[in-house]
Amino acid sequence: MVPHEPHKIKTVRLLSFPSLQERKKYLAEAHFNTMHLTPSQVTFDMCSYGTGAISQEQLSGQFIGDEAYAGSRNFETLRDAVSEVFGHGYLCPTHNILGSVKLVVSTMVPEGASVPTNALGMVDLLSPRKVAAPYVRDEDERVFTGNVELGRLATAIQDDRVPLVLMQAFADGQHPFSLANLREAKALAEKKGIRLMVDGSRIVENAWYIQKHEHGQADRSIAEIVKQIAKTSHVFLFDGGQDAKCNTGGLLTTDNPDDHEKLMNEVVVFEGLHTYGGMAGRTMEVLARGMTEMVDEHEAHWVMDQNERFTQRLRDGGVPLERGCDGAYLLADAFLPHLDENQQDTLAAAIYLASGVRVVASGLVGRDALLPVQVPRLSLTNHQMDQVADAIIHLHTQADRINGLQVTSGGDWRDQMAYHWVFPDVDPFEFDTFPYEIHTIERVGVLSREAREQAIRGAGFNTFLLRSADVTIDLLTDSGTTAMSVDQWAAYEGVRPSAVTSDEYFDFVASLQDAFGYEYIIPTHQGRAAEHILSQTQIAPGQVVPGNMYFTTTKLHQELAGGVFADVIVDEAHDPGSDFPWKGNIDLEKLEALVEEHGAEKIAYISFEHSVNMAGGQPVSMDNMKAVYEYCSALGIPVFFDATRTVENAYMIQWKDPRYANTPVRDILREMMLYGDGCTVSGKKDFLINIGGCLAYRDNPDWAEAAEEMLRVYEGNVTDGGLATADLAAIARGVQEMTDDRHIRARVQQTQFLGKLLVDAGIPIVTPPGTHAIFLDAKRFLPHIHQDEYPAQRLAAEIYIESGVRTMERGNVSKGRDPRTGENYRPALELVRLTIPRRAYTNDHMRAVAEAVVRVWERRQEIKGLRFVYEPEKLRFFQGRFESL
Ligand code: P70
Repeated sequence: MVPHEPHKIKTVRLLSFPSLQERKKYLAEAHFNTMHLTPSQVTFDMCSYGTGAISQEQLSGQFIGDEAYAGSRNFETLRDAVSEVFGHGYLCPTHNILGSVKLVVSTMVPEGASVPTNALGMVDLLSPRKVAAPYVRDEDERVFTGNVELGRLATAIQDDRVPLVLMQAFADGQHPFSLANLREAKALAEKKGIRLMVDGSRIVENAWYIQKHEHGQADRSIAEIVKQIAKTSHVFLFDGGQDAKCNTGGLLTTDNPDDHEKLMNEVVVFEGLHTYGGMAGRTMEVLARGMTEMVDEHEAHWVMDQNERFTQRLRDGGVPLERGCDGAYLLADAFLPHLDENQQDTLAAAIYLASGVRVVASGLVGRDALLPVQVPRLSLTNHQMDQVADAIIHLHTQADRINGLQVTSGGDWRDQMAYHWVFPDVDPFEFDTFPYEIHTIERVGVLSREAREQAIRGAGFNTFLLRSADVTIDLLTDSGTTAMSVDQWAAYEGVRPSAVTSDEYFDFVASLQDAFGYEYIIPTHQGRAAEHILSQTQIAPGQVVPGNMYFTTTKLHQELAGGVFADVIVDEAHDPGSDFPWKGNIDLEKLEALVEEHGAEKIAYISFEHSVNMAGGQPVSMDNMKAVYEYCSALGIPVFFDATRTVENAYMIQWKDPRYANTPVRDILREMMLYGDGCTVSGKKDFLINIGGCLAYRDNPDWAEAAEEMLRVYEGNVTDGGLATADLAAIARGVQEMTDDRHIRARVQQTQFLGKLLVDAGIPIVTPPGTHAIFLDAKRFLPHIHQDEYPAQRLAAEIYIESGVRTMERGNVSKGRDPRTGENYRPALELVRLTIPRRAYTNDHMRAVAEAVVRVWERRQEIKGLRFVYEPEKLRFFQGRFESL
């Protein structure tokens, strides 16, 4: 099994979670036929045709095109991909597989002809075209169940009305053929002077099966086997909506110029011009890229492993099923043995009713009793699929409560069926997983261990100096690394850009006023820009700025304004082993002592960070915010939050403070913000965007005016802060998504998941795990390395070598040298930060990260320290280079 996805998530599509009441309503409106539900009414849509995730390259292909299509470059791209992947020299494009079948029949199959096949689905398609289709699948074969029975085939083709033999790869989703059988069928056909045609719409699945089970094929790549299958056929059919991850489109390929000519003369009649065949130019681009990607060894194995894993979980849960190439095919009659009819549609309706999962039985009514639960390619995580399986298993335990659908009207095809139902009383299943599906992916770097060793040496043992293309899982930062949603992208693409005021500015302001309850919202290009303005407008030289642990850029701007930072965080924050749940709190006694020492007028403001980054993403309690604010407002000292990870803090309050267990995160956030006078935000974190930030004040117009004065000089317009209009739009939408309870819970719980895996393995980390990152305690991990030999720096490098996972040192190297003594500061915390980007990685990635850290842990004794070979004077952690001792 592949340990994790060979890609990260690039963009996501948010899922719907209809309530039980809504599901009943939608089902009734659909006449209890799940084919008529729409995706917005469905949580997980277990249909694989055209529903998969695509790659970022496929997405970019959507914008490359000649809309004229005559001799279009899109067609050339597609033809090149066909020759690379299938090896055929001639291509005839079609709108999808039905278009391909239509063309074949009208050019090569005269009326009254007979086409032997191994697929019942093809029989269904050929019969209405008045073509007989003898079913010659070898029903006794146990491994390659899609093989044709050669004796029967030989007999069938004795008939002179047989123009070709049609073999479908993974016939009907269940029956793979072997290469040997395919070749024998071809030999028989050639002896008779007729063609072998292959429908390769599921060629990758069939190739994977051959690699796994056919003698002598284990060492060949998926790409080689795919080409072999296609080249063995005289005419090859392919549907774009399946393996190639396209949403429509089709092809016919051949090496025979005469056949090609026939097809090309006919395609213009039924499909479109010979250089697009009924596809948009963009479809050809997406299809071409998808074809070359589908034979990628890692991707093919990941897709098939997901199917296998899902099917196995259902089987282990006692659900009656057969294995399919794209999921589990439930045996509806065995699932609902007490019913005599309509078992498939009843089961589909019951699964939706109980969980919001949509499954459909399509095709002709009454052909079999199977209900395929298909896995959309690349779009769901294993954790999500485990829950889908559990929903079905849970329903199976109460199957006897499910009463049958009653037909109210029908027809030959399943989409024509309509029913009546008295809702059964089933216990529903609640999902607790990522509330989005993967929309696009970005392939990640996979280097060999030797190549990684070379890469980190080339980077001077500094993970900042690695190329991201050489990184497999990037946990350097959660800043600007979010996967945006398609809704954010829609907003981004839909703007009318403005050099001055825009509609999106008003959306931006309104969304943040709503989230924070603050009146004055000032856009900035990112967090440090807001810190600059706040510090310059609120600090008089010589004033003190108490805060709950420093953050690098925050403290720097306070000092540049002439302020003096004073740390007033609780002592527990400096103790990586303490389990105190509110390590971000301000110690009121420390604060009071400071105020007494300097006098309230000498305090510029309180710099109060939520989910304190440098302490390990540690939250502040609601009581602490309230107490600090009451104390300060009585003395006229303003309180300004660093609200960069404020939603994460709000979730921690919901999770850890029982009084807030039933309060929506949205409301908790609004209450938190009441205990402050304003905030700075690096939007690149909680706001779910890649660039942006803001400065906000609750109700003080003079502060806002002073800030806007500076904004014009340092950032941009008051109405954009130097951000593009499109980015304002993406932020406005991200701010709405960020307070969704399911989102923020999934986000923080993913960090907790990684933390638990490490704690359970005995790895020393900062506890309790925080919201956005896990911090390894390098002092306890590598106690034999002196702090001046930079244990955390070395540990980060070793984790990269072990696994391609990139992390960040937060210890002696980051803290720097004391300019007076020239000695390293040697801070109490010598840490490696594993920072989790939002919506970009799955729990399988997290598991792989934990396993890598454990492998380094097991060989920790051999690990040596580092020495500087190049040490910059300022912020040395960014550019510094080291060698091994
Ligand atoms: C990180 C990033 C940025 C940040 C932050 C808090 C609590 C303000 C900012 C600045 C990036 C980073 C920045 C400097 C050194 C290391 C890493 N944190 N407040 O990875 O915001 O970057 O938007 O200007 O965490 O933790 P911005």
